[in-house]
Amino acid sequence: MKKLCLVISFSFLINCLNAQTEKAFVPNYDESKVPKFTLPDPLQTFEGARIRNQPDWESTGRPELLSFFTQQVYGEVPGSPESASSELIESSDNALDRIARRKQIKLTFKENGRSLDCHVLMYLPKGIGQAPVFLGYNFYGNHTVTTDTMVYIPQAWSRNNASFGVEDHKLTARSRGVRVNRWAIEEIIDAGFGLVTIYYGEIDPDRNNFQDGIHPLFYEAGQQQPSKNEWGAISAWAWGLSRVMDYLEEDQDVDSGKVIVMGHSRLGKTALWAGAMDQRFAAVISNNSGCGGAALSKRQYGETIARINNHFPHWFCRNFHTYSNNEASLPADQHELIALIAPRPVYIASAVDDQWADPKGEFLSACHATPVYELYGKKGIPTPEMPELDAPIHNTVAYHIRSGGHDVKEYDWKQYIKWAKVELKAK
Ligand code: GTR
Repeated sequence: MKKLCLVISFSFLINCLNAQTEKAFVPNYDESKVPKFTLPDPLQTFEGARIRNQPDWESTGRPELLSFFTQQVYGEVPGSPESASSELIESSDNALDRIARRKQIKLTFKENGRSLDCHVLMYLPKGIGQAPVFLGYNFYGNHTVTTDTMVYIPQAWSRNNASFGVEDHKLTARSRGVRVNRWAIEEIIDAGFGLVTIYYGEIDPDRNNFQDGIHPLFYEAGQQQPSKNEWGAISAWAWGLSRVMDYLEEDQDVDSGKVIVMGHSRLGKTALWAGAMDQRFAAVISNNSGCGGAALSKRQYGETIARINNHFPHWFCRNFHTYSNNEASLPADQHELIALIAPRPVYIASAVDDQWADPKGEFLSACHATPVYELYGKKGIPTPEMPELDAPIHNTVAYHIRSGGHDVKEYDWKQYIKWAKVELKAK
């Protein structure tokens, strides 16, 4: 009893402290108050050795940075599970007013006697053989991306959202189609691509609780949460994307050499990390990914490491919390996460009213990843001057800043499709 009281009062104290820090947090939106910092050079190792060419990068620079982001930022992920199986549970050759094929696949992962199911929704163009695809997580279930009533509703835990009819953490038919605006499915199909999507909460529910989702499958006896250097939620979601990729490699309807991983916001952070870890992804798109995604942490503009760790303590690995209010000690920054994707095409997109995500920091990241792309003779972002609004730069490293706020718009998809067509053809 005494012990219980102590535990309760200790967690009460921690909550009060967190609430305090949260209250005290005032984001900086003033460029003149961005602290002075030196951006780490991706072509120099932590010890100061020069990276001169592709072999230096691949043998020294890349492994060092990959290890930093693994151990200090997102956390280590396990490999494939002991068993992974797939089952086609539903399909149609005439979906979406007959313009596409639809497939719904159940993936089951087993490890240590425990198992987890998740459900992949695919729309594929007709009659073009193996299709290149966009692969992206959705926030509220596969049934939210379309009004197609054949799409299954996930059973997994969801964040509540009254306007989407999500109460008691359950997804229901009331949220069918509520996110149609974020997925340009017809345009994707028209352009000869497929769309593959999955609800992120099926891999790991987005809450600070490591007792559900994929984590417990991999616990050692008695383990309650990942170790300090092990996977937070973003790493878990990235792991899930790699498992979908395992499936896509077996699916005869998909060109698995042309899978573009795409994500918005926290799922944009996830797409970047998935693309950095798993080189099977042919290209990566980060839509408004912000802090811990494309934005440079050292700028401390908008959302900061302390704020994100405080508010979402489960997203990154626990080692990352040592950088809260301590950005100066970071030996690497997020432009080097983008560099890990080289030489594969990467698209960073911002929105001008999404200052929380620091559009300039996202742009500078794309720009300062460029020297690594140049080692491969690829064109990145040529100047550190931000482009005008709605004036995209479509190189192997691509960037745009569009009008409007934090969202995925038709405009964004138009750019991604146009760019992907060119970049994947060049492959
Ligand atoms: C915000 C968070 C951002 C971004 C966003 C989202 O609350 O501060 O980093 O990830 O959520 O994912 O919608």
